[in-house]
Amino acid sequence: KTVSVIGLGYIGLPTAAVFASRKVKVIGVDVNQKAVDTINRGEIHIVEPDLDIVVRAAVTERYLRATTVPEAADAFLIAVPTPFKGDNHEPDLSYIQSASKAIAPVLKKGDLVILESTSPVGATEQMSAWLAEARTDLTFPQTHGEQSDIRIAHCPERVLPGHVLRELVQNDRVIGGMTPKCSEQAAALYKIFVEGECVITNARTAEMAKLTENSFRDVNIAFANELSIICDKLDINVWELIALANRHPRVNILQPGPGVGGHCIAVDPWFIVSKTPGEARLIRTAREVNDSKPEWVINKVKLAVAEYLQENPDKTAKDVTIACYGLSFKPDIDDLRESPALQIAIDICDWHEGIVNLVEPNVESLPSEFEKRANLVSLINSIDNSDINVILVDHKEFLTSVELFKKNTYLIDAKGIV
Ligand code: SAJ
Repeated sequence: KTVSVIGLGYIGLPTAAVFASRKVKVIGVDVNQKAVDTINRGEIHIVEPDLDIVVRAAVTERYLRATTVPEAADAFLIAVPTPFKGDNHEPDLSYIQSASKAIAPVLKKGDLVILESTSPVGATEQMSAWLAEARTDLTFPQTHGEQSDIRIAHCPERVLPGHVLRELVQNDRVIGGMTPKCSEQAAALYKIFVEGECVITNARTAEMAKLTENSFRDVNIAFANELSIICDKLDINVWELIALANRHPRVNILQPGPGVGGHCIAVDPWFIVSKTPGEARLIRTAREVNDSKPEWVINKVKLAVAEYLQENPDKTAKDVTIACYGLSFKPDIDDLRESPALQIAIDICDWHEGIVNLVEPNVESLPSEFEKRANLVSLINSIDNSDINVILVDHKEFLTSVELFKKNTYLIDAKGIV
């Protein structure tokens, strides 16, 4: 049996590598020639602990090979991005459509096609229609029901970046077949490496389950973020408050922060809102609360600068040095994409006339957005030489430096580490 993984990104590549580590022949397909070449050299183009070791072994032992053109296989796993378009947050399924078109010519009777990408409800049915449309080997393509000659299922990924290799194997897996036979065949495939349970449902429920998991987290973080804004107004320490409330046996509040980042939690809830705008009121509001948090932090920084200038009348804004600690979207990773911390740092660079120091222990250079408008400096160099210190991410390096931060009069601590 051969498995083909379409899309070799944060989910597709680890999945391909794990199948290959179980001695399954894997053909990885990606439109990015550079990524394909990197993988074929036994190297990786993304950051994920231990992934390099597994990919190198898989390629050396010839179980994994990458290409830009799909080839025949027995199972196809589609793990392409599903972003949203524009300001109205409508899901963009064009990558799924292209992947369907690309594999249609190599599909044969009995093949299994699994959609792993996080998708709005109905996307698997849509994919099945696109496959039928694009297939040229059938006069009357039958893609629905048990009569279909191929099997289609939605099996959403649920792994946490930074722990992908462990969670791929250990997490339970939701298997949503278009029919019971589709589910059965998909479950048998995942059982090759999944040690968790493969729980069977239908495609629509599987789609909604994945969106529900991330919306649950988003709503709960929004609750914490709203509390932080309320507590600030009422002069209450929100971190102490949450710790106290969490002592109740049935209360478990998450942590506030500068906003919600990453490519999943800040995106997936919109897939529910766009399908049912009238009903998804809480889910929409949670998104809005979390999306507005960076602005709130920025206003705190502006207030601190004003206060500093009032207390130091001999200085002007040009003389004030602001330092931001952390740019990534969560602690101890180097991923800056969709990061509220990065958004805040860029905004500060836009309006601040003085020096901006950025401390991000997980990167070696600053992204192009900063173009010489800020300096990447070490924690030690920054803390003694900056007037306003803004903690945006709870990286381990910062947690062990709490005493240093304590000396600072003008401190904005969005993660409550001090
Ligand atoms: N965050 C807070 N407060 C918290 C927890 C998180 O502000 O108490 C923020 C983080 O700083 C970050 C954002 O939320 O900016 C998201 O981080 P995360 O660690 O909650 O989640 P992700 O985006 O890395 O991964 C999530 C996971 N989903 C759930 O935990 C329900 C993961 O299991 C999914 O596979 C992944 O989304 C995905 O791919 O959908």
